[in-house]
Amino acid sequence: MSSAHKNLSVYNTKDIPDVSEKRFALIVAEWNEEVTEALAQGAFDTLVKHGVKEENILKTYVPGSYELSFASQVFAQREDIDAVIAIGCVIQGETKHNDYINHAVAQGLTTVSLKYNKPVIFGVLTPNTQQQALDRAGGIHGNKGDEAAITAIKMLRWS
Ligand code: DLZ
Repeated sequence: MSSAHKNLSVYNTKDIPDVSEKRFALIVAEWNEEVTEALAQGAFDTLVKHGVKEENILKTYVPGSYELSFASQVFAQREDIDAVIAIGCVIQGETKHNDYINHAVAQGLTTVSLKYNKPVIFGVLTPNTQQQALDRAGGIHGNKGDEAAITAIKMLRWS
């Protein structure tokens, strides 16, 4: 099912672990700031809604989505961080830059997650247009930041 047919803010609430003592890194790309700030706010609010203490959410910025992998590694290797949420938005342009960035970030985050045995969540939108991005950043299709946060929480059952 594509996100055009799913509301990203609607999720199954079974098997949600206690995260009241867990610490999260929330890494946000500055490119397409209007979108990534909305995603980050959604992720933050969803973490808090499920019992995460605000002081246990370490929010930080990188210039663009390509830098999310490196920053995720810096946080994933820290013993005081339980999960990493990487937030970005790569909008298709006239060239193939978006393909290269998207694939690099997806691969990079997967590598970091497996290397450090921690959830590292792909909270990156890869739309064709700005409107498609806004539709998924608190718009008609919900907020991918919400989805990223609940995914991080649920994956803590495994670590
Ligand atoms: C260069 C670039 C372009 C063209 N588009 C985006 C984008 O849509 N979203 C995004 O997060 N970052 C973009 N970037 C920046 C790259 O991610 C990266 O920051 C630079 O290539 C420097 O490594």
